[in-house]
Amino acid sequence: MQLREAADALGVHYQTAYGWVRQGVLPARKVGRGYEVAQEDVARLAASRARGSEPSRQIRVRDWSGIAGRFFAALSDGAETRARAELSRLAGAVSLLDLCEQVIVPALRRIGEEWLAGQLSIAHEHRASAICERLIALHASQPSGRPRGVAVVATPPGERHSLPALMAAACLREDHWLVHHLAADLPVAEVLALSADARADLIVMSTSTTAAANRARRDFEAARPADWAGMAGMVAPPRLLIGVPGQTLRDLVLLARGSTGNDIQTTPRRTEQ
Ligand code: B12
Repeated sequence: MQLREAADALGVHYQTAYGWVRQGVLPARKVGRGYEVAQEDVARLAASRARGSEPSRQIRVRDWSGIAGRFFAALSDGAETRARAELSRLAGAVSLLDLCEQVIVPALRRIGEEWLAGQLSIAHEHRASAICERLIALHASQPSGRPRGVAVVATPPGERHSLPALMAAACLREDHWLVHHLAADLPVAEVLALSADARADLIVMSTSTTAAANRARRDFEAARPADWAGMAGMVAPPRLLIGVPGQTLRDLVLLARGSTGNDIQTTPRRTEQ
C-alpha cells in the first residue's frame, strides 16, 4: 500500500510515518516519487503500538545540548525546515517527552533570555512559538488502545503562554491519556463545565509565571457552587493539577499517574449546592 494509506491505517500523520521510514522503523520501497509499504509490516507496527510500546528503534542520544542549540538557532532564524529536520531525525526513536524536555524547552528558555536581553524581538519570539506549535503537532498522536483516563488541559484566565499546555497535552497523550486540549486563557467556569461533560479524571492547568499559577489556584478555589454543579453526578470530581514554572513535563506525567505526592496537586473540594 501507499505510505499515505499506511499512515491513515496507523492513525498517524503522514510525516510521522515518513519519519519511521527514514529511521528504518517501517520498511518501505521507493516507487517513483512515493513509498510503498507491505501490509504485514504495517500490521506488525500497529500491533506493537497497540501493546503500548513505542516503535522498536530506540536510540541513546549523547549530545542533547548540541541538538537543542541547533534547534534554537533554527528557531531564531525562522528556519522551519531546519528546525523540523532536527526533530524528525529523533522522532520515533526517542519519546515525545524527551523531544520536548531536551530540545524544545531549552530552546524556548533561550528565546526568552534573548528576548529579555533585547537580542530577539517580540516578532522573533512569536515566529519561534508558531514554529514550535506546528512541529509539536506533527509529532503528537493519540496512541491506540484503552486510555489511562480522561484529562482536560488548558491555561487559566490571562495566561497566553499556550505552548506549555500544548506540550502537556501531547505528553499526556503519549502516556495514554485521552486529552481534551482547550488551549489558552479560559474562564474557570468553562473548564469545569467541559470537564464535567467529558467526565474528566484530571484537570491540568499549565502556566508560565508564578503569578498566573497563583491566580489559577485562587480562581479554582473561588469557583461558585454553580460552576461545580456539572460534577455532581460524577463518582469523584477530577483531580486538579496546576503547573508552576520550574516543574517539568516528567513531573506532570508522574503527578497525573498519581505516583508521586506533591503539594501542587490540589484535589478540588465538592461544594455543597
Ligand atoms: C514564547 C513566549 C511568549 C509568547 C507565548 C506564545 C505561545 N503560543 O505560547 C508570547 C509572545 C505570547 C509571550 C507573552 C508574554 N510573555 Co512570554 N515567554 C515566552 C517564552 C520564550 C516561552 C514560553 C514557554 O513556552 N515556556 C515553556 C517552558 C520553556 O517553560 P516552563 O515554564 O518551564 O514550562 C514547563 C512546565 O510548565 C511544564 N508543564 C506544563 N504544564 C504543566 C502542568 C503541570 C501540572 C506540571 C507539573 C508541569 C507542567 O511543561 C513545561 C516544559 O517543561 C518564555 C521563556 C521561558 N523561560 O519560558 C517567556 C516568558 C515566560 N514570558 C515572559 C513575559 C514577561 C511575557 C509577557 C508578560 C511579556 C509582555 N510584556 O507582554 C507576556 C505575557 C502574556 C500573558 N498574558 O500570558 C517572561 C515571564 C517572566 C516572569 N517570571 O514573570 C518569560 C520567562 C521571558 C523572560 N525570560 O522574561 N511570551
